[in-house]
Amino acid sequence: MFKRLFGRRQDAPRTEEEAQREEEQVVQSLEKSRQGVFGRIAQMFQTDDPITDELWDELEEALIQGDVGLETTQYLVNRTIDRVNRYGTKRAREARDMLKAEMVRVFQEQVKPAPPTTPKPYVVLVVGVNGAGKTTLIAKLAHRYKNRFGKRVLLAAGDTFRAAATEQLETWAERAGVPCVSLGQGADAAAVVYKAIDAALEQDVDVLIVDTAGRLQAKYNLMQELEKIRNIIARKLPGAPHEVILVIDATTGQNGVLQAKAFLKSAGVTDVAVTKMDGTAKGGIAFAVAQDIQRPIRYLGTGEKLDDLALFDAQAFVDALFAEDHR
Ligand SMILES: Nc1nc2c(ncn2[C@@H]2O[C@H](COP(=O)(O)OP(=O)(O)O)[C@@H](O)[C@H]2O)c(=O)[nH]1
Ligand SMILES: [Mg+2]
Repeated sequence: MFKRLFGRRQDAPRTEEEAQREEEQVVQSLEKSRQGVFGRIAQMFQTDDPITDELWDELEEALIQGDVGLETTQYLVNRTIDRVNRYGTKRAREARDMLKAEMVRVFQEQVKPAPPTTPKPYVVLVVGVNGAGKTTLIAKLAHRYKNRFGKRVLLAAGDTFRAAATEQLETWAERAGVPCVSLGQGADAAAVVYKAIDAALEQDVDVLIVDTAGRLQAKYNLMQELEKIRNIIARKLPGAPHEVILVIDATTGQNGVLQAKAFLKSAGVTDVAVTKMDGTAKGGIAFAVAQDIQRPIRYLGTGEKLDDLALFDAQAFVDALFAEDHR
């Protein structure tokens, strides 16, 4: 069901081969997590030992250590215990799939069906704090839309605040082989977006992806700027932006999730991308993100290259955390 719902999105379907390659990337990006607490959890549920209270205590401790977050951890542990009691399960090994099923559920609770028709241009707004991986994600998405789905892609350099941010996007655009609308550093971000929409309409663009600033300091009001950008997009293209992706850096842990929450209201976030999965041993952060942000995780960043992007699949993710032949 999970895959089918995503299947109606712009960037689907994946071929069997593509899905497999992405799953392999996810498995690789979770190597550190498996070497850490998730490998330990997998081991705890690999034995024929009887299920004891200590097992649950250990699981709780490990999940918290793995950045799952207190609330989500308790939710997961309690629901697994409920299942175990309901089925009269006695051995740790037999509880393993119950734990995994509850883990998968944490993600699936957020999935909502996408609209059946594809508007044009399809506008994707990308938001998140500085350094989260917005610009890199945009490059990966551009590459993906263009090369995998043959879409005409245009980028908009809406992070006009940070020095070199527009050049960085232009460099990535070149690498991905897509055009980019930029007015340089210091320009009005809303003006960039305005110009980009005109260009998209003129050039028959399928997908317009908009980069934004991520500076969270006072004085400069980022949230106001994001609202303004949203309004301009909506005024020029009713129904747009069609996707607002909140980018969260997996290596920033619970604090990163907390910071990301600031974007929910003003940016109208519809989806989440979790980046740098390859850079942390605490892949459990994905569970905390799903529960705290209350939006579906769409993408996982699995590295720094154009190809290092996987469509998020809850079952594949949980399987990868437990992957035995990779431990
Ligand atoms: N290892 C790894 N690094 C990433 C990933 N995504 C982004 N980065 C790195 O994170 C840093 C910040 O990325 P950038 O896209 O500039 O963040 P922005 O400020 O949100 O636009 C860069 O050095 C990227 O190469 C990822 O999935 N894995
Ligand atoms: Mg950037």
